Amino acid sequence: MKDASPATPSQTIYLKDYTPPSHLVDSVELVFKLHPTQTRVISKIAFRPNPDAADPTFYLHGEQLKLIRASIDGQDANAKVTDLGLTAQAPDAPFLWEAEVEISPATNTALEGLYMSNGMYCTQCEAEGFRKITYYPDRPDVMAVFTVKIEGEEPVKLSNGNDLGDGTWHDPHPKPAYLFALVAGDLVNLHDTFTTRSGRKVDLNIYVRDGDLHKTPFGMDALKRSMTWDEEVYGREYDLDLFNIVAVDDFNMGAMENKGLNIFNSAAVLASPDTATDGNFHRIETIIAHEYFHNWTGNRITCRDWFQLCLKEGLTVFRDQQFSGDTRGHAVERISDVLQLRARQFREDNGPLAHPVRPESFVEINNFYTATVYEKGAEVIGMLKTLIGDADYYEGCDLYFTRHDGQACTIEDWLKCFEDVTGRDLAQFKLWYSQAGTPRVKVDESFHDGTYTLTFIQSTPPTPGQDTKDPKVIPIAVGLLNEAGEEIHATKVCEVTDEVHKFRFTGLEAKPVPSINRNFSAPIILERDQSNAERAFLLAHDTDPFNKWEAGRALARDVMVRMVTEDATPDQAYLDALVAVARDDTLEPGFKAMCFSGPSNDDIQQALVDGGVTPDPTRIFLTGQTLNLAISQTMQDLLPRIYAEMQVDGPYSPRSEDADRRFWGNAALAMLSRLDGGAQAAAQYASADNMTQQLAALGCLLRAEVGEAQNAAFYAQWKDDRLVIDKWFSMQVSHAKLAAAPAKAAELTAHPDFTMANPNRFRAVFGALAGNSAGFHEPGGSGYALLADWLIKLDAKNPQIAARMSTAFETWPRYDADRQGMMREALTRIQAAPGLSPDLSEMVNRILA
Ligand code: 0A1
Ligand code: ZN
Repeated sequence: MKDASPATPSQTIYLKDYTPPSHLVDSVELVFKLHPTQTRVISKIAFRPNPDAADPTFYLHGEQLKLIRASIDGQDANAKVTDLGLTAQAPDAPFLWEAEVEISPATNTALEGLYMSNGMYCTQCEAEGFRKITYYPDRPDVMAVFTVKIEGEEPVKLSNGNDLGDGTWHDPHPKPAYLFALVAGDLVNLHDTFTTRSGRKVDLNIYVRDGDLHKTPFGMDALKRSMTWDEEVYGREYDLDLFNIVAVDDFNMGAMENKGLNIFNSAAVLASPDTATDGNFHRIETIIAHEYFHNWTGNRITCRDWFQLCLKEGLTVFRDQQFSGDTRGHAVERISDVLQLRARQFREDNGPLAHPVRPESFVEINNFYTATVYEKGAEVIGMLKTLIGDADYYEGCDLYFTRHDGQACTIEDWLKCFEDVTGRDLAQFKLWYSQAGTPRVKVDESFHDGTYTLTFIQSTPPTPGQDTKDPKVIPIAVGLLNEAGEEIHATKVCEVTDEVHKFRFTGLEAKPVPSINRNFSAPIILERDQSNAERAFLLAHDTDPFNKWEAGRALARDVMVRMVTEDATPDQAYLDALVAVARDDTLEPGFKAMCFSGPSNDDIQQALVDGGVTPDPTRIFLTGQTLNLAISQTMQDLLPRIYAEMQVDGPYSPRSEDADRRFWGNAALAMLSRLDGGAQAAAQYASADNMTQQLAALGCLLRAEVGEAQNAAFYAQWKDDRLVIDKWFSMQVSHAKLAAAPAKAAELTAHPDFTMANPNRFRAVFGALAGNSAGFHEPGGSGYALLADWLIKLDAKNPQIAARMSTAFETWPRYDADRQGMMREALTRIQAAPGLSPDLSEMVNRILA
């Protein structure tokens, strides 16, 4: 990274230009004199020249800071200041930098650096927010020990590490500035303790605003379970005597893993049965685990530069998925993870924003906290584990933790540990980090004289800046069944390394039915001529739960595609297969519900695009309604019994046995509501004693367009609970049909509770609009125009969220000329908006390129 001299705004930064920092930091002392608009930050930083520096010029990052004074070893530093940082003449020996700057947290609407949320001071420094707090070498390969003193009226004042009393904190673990955190406010806390397996007693706290304490016990329990899991599975213990979590209402992302002081979006930590759904509880558990796991994968071992982001994120997502699988059941967890991967990452990887898991250039690093870096990054770890086996995987991880503890590392460092443990060359595997695009694997099969041959032919389509791709190592897990549905060949991992790669299975009596890419062992698109009869067979017999579900999904997708493209009627064989699933007592309720949640509008669009057909979101929506009605009618006789059997007695618990019953019961309710005009849903709404049941019922009523009274009652009941009102906003838009969705979103922007200052609220409206395919893409273009208007407005306040939400437009090349034209026009209008941020402008330029 060219980091030695001030960058100009919007400059592209390249991985190949990385150079080591000019100076290293031994210690940092910070004093914060808190004030809403005139906070003073006084810094004392012990620097020493880096012997490995390429350029010795002393340069510190700093943005939106008012410099009051700066000195080097007590002498005026004579700093040359630009909008992005400063340079000064520094001695060629260790020296003390002292500075004082003034910042204004109350007017910081970008929520990066030090800002205020509901009267409380808090920070967000990843990726490059620390430079908005004081002048500093704000790059992850500069690690230092921090001591922090917070001065202010606030009763609770927190920072990283250990509490020395009187607002003073010391973090003994050297860390990069992006892991710095400070919180100050009028907060209350839930306290608990955890004893690590080597006997360290750790104090645990979740700090919240007064009134939210009852929403903290679940998060605390999830934290303790995460701590135990990381000890048991990865042998990783916590390393301080204190672990604090703080809930913040205005927060750009889900949460942040600051050392010893995790800061959470309140939506990602606060939950009570009456205000949070089963889905919320699950998400909270995952995020708590994710942030906690970062303590080793991210904090103790961090990234050398931001191109290596997947080093911490892909690995930590993989770890949180493992944890969730152990907690919730591996089949349902894997299916949800793949659903998410396909919905977000495949969409990204097959459009103009496609980029490698380790990108090679960026303008604004915040734009690279993507599904590719996170979710595909996790898939890459999963493939590594599949290829080398569990024992070598954990041995390689142990080596990584011991060899690199306290360092800022690269993907090369990570892979080398596994090469050393296995003696295997991972050069070809590394292509997963550098080549963008979702690989296509075509499958041919033949059977002669008892030998069944599978031929895999791999290719990866061109992506921006990468026209051609080399063959990758793809672990494809395969099992074989006979025609009676018995497993005749246990799962074998076929390591596909060549463009065309054959695998033989010998000694078979008859041509088997293959189950390919079991457990979704590789993040690829399989291209195989498969009959619906075979899919129905696998749905009935496959022993691999993922592929069993996948077969049903492929069947559903095919049925929808035929209905959309050929005006076909709902396929009876598919409807019968669903009835068989519903009747099968050996299947778990959660799995059944997964089989009934049909492909999304976006899924069908992707399938059509793959088949060379231009998707029409309106038609897909209307077809989905027809199919859903047919499914409900076919299931009619079974529904009352399923619904009754899935009711959970006793007090609400988010545990997965109960949540899965509600999931399947509410799937039955949704079907019933298509037939009974919402009668059962109205009854459920009236009697619901938890948010899962209340919200599911409201959704059914809104879909049936009979829920006006309940909708108003819901708002009245929850108007003082921000997180529930976010759900209410979102429901209004996601259940509005076609052009009514943008109209509803526009109407909601005038609602007194709508505000751009809160990312959750903005997302509740506009995230729901982008997620309502038929609404966002209504043929008049009102969805596009509305989102463009609001992204321009939001950009002036919070560029990071505006940039993230612009991905709603990334699919523009898929559509017909009219839609393409309108989407491009919306994007061009954003591009031309005066004063556009580098964040949003980079995104729009890439989407349009
Ligand atoms: N590292 C956090 C996510 C995060 C990333 C960037 C942020 O601001 C730009 C904030 C949070 C995680 O993976 O949980
Ligand atoms: Zn993370």
